[in-house]
Amino acid sequence: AKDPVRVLVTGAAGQIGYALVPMIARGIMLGPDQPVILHMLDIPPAGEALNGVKMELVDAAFPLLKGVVATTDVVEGCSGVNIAVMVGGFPRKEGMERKDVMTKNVSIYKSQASALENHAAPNCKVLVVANPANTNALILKEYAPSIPAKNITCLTRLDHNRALGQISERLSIQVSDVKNVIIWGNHSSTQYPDVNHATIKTPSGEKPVRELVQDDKWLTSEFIKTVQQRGAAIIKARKLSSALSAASSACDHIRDWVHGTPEGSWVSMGVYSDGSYDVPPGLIYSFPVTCRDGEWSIVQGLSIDEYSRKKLDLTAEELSEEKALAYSCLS
Ligand code: NAX
Repeated sequence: AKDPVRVLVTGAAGQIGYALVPMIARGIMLGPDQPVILHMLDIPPAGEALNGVKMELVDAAFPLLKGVVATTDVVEGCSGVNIAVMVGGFPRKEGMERKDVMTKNVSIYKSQASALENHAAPNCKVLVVANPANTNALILKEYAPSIPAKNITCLTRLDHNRALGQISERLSIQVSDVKNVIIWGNHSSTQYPDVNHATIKTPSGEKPVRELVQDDKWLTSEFIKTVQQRGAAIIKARKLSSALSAASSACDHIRDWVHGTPEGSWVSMGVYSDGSYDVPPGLIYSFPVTCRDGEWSIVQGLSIDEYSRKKLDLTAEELSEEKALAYSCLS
């Protein structure tokens, strides 16, 4: 039997955490033959709720779940973890300035970075979900210099999956027949959902999405807006932000990273920019990636038309501004 993998979920008493931990315990993230030990971290005001979640995990009698650590101590939470899913953060509340929210998150990600650097297992893979996800991941990277940059990522897979979902709804086809959309840039409303390279499986082979949709106006306006603003639409409908879809996408992100992407298809991940596609190096930016042997690599050589170029630059600019704001909060 395989040794258990230790998976940390921060903010585990929150709504994404509540959807995510049972998925991990059922093998949805790491596979049906991979035992796991869950580490759940939250802050003291949520300590009692966190213990409640632990009780439910015991009650669910998951065969793959070999242990649960529920703690409000960041060092205990991070100790020995192989995978860290960072969902905990400080949400923007009504009337709060962007800078105030950033200050709170910068200080959280700075201290959690140190805890991971000093106590996580070597080669720990990190996925940041909490917003501002790209910039929180960047702070984590800066304050955990011994964790390789390639091990620190942020979640844009939910946006990627939303784009697949919109195309499948539009064409009334199976979502599993759509592939190779791209989310470029920030996990925010400036992200650029790009279908220029996306294809659909048909009985007569793979066809470009553009050819089947046959409505450029929809693709360049409504589709993009719907994906960019889907989070807000969910809040409006549910009076709560996306949780099950975020949790499921976080599992997709880690699963593909660890087990690899299928031949001929890519996914979107927020990763440390190396300057590919003229995106400024030193940002955590969402790119199309393939994964193999536990490592991602940015898909190279895709053509970028003029319209897309502007969109890629716009979301990069926003990330550079966020980075500057984050640094100004560090002092
Ligand atoms: P909740 O407010 O339900 O849960 C957050 C949890 O984090 C709470 O239990 C809180 O006590 C805990 N927490 C706060 N500070 C902490 C710290 N320093 N250490 C550990 N835990 C801490 O929010 P939820 O709906 O679960 O969303 C979590 C985060 O995901 C938010 O930042 C949200 O904006 C972000 N999202 C990111 C998405 C993405 O695609 N990247 C999509 C979904 C989601 O909006």
